[in-house]
Amino acid sequence: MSQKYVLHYFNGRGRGELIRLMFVISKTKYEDHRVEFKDWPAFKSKTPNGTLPCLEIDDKLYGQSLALVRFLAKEFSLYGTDNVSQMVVDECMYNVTDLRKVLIDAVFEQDEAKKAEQLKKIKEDALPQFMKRTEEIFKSYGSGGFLVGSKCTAADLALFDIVDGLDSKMKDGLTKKIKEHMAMIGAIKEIKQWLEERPKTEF
Ligand SMILES: N[C@@H](CCC(=O)N[C@@H](CS)C(=O)NCC(=O)O)C(=O)O
Repeated sequence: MSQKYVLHYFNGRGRGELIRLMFVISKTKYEDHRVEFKDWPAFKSKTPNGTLPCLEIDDKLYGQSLALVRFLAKEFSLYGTDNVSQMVVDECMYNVTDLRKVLIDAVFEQDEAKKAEQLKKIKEDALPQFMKRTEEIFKSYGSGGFLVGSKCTAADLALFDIVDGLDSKMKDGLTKKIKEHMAMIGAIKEIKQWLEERPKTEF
């Protein structure tokens, strides 16, 4: 019997979109429950960790985005095929998580001078470091344009998702390889269709 999945996340991409992309590419049916901010205080107490995303599988709730991504990667064959490849897929996801953290910190910074300084640091330090390691991973572990192995994994979707959310100034500085990867993942039939039809949201 197939499992019933419900993804609970806010009406945005944030930490939820990678999970949506995994459902989309694997053509797995799921309910995309978008929690409105007004409903969040009541919903929060029902979640395992007081945070979103959380995934409901057959009426049971599970939390922590990376645990959910790893679980679905195994379920949908979007993980590496051996232990080392899986470690590298995990590394890519943690690298994306670290980059997401500094981007979120900058976005939520209220002090404009501090915000500008944080964005400058991301452009000059965090993003180049992220791209350098991503390029190394492409070279050492990927083939056919994919990051790890010769088919799409959660690492490719995580890279696609974080780069997709960058503003145009940050995107200008991306390496050729990463730009090509964006185009390749964005052209996958299911992903392309999802990008066209997904709700247009602020974050
Ligand atoms: N480590 C957690 C962090 C989750 C998290 O901070 N989620 C944010 C949204 S992206 C949230 O739920 N914020 C509302 C709150 O903390 O009340 C994960 O990766 O799932």
